[in-house]
Amino acid sequence: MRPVGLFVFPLLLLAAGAMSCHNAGEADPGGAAVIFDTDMGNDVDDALALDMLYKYMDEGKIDLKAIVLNKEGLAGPEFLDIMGTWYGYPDIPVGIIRDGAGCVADSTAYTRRIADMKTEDGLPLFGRTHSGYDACPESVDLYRKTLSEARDTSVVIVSVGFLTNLARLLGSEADGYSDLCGKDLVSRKVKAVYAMAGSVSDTAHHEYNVVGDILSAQKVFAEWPTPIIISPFELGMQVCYPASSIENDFGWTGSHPVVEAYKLFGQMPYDNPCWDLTAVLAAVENVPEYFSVSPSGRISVTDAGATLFEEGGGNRAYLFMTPEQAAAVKSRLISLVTRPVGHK
Ligand SMILES: [Ca+2]
Repeated sequence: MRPVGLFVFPLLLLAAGAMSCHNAGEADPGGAAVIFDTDMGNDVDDALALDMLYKYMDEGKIDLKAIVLNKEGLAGPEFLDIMGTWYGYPDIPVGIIRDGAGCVADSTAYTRRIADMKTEDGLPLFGRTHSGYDACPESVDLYRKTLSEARDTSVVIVSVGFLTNLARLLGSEADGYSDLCGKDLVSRKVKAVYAMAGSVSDTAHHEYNVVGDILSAQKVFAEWPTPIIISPFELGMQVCYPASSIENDFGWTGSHPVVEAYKLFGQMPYDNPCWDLTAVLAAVENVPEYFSVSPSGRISVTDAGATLFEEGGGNRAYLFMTPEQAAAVKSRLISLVTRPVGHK
């Protein structure tokens, strides 16, 4: 990997790194607009990443406009309802995907099991606000609605799963929400995408979020008009969330959906890599203390699912970390995730 070099700080500003910075430091009222695109259910890092977004909401740093699923099934939206209800943000719109490539119909890793948890009295352990999850809008429709209502060049997308929704958005036609086709709507409204995707240092590693829908990944990296900054597989591997924190740092509350999900997802004690958490952290707090950013360039995806970075001629970049940065990131992630929720 290349050293940091002098390109880092211009890229941070031009590629919408620091979300507090637009128009020479003017802050977005209510926080910067974010859309979270997740395959919630097959790894617990999505749940931890969403916890972080709610904490940033508590701080007023972001305005989480929508959560869109890129994984099929109804356990996902039900789990998102449980999360939103628990954290005090029950009305953030949720989109679901139908006919998603590479998706399984449901998840038994933790989303369904959290939804099925009961109290000693046989009541649901976690509350819900909504029902009838199959009536949620299609993710692409929610993207188009949300983007059409946003200020120009204001929306940051955090993508931590398959790239199916983003590819469909690019290919979408004008509709009742906007006269713009998908690519033009993205070009006008989206500031940048932060994506947990790919592997840069090991091109023989075909990363899960890419191989789950290779055609969509190829389309997005080739055609997406605004910057994409990836948090590659190897970066998430550098920081693991400690089981000791899950076991010891949540005495401030009773049943906690993310803590319970973590305990269900793997055999405790285990330290889970922070793939999706680093993408969220970079989208909101992309500072040199935490991350280094490659020079800008192009990313292509092979038919087998390898991600190839080529410097120059594009607006793609990847994140990397020194051991010192990884230690700082780990400390920051633990402090955010363990921080009590405002209303608890
Ligand atoms: Ca994920």
